[in-house]
Amino acid sequence: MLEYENLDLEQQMAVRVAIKLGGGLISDKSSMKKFNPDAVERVVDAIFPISELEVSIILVHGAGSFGHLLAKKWKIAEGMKTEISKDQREAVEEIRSDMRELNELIIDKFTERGLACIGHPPSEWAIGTGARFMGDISVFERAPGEPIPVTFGDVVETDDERGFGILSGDDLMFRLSTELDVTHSIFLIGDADGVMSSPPSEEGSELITHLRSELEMEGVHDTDIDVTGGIRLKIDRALEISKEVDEVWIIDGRKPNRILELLTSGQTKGTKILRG
Ligand code: IP8
Repeated sequence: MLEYENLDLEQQMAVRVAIKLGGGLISDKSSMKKFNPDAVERVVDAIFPISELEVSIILVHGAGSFGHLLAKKWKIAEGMKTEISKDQREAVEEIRSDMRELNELIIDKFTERGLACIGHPPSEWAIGTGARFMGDISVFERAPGEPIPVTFGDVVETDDERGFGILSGDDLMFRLSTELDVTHSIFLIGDADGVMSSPPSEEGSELITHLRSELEMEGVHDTDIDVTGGIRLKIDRALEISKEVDEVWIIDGRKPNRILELLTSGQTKGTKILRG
């Protein structure tokens, strides 16, 4: 049994954790706008005791079937296409509205448990896609006990000929983790204990407990290709984050108590991403 007191005070003061709830965890990715309330409730239950520690929390979530299905249909990641620009623009607005709906569903789960959160839709404050998108992230720098800031993968405007594009939650994790003195950057996925040697359903698929470089990504499980790149984008960004942050992990969001285990003991089951 873990004791939160295991974190000594000095350690507690300094802890800032960025957690991404993967789209495949919080929704059924194959079924349009199918929210997974049970998975989110389990995450909320696991985050509640963490929020009572002197820990600053930043939350990011993916899009799942609230974003990827329409984005794929309308080729949103490729930017504006003149032949279908009007319909695409409508799709952009629809995806943004669906993403806000998902964000509200998630925030409601936290509120029900007494945890205040504030949503920050990227379409309101971010420009450009990829790890070096532009936008002021200082609102995410909150003290322990303040409302938890929440953001998510979204369709954002770009300052180039594309007009718009998709900013992934993994890119948000990169900037938030590397620019805000984050101590732990944690990606919760919905289908495995961490990065697996082959698709989790395959016999002989094994958990990769430590991942150090892209070379080791050869053959990793890749069942989750979506418009922003699935597990590979996550690993790619996690590797970049590990250059600045010591504790970067990809873990099973279906067993979110592992977050607390990691914070209190320094270890848990999952894939630790190491500086290459
Ligand atoms: O699921 C994608 O964000 P991600 C955002 O974090 C959209 O990669 C709108 C598809």
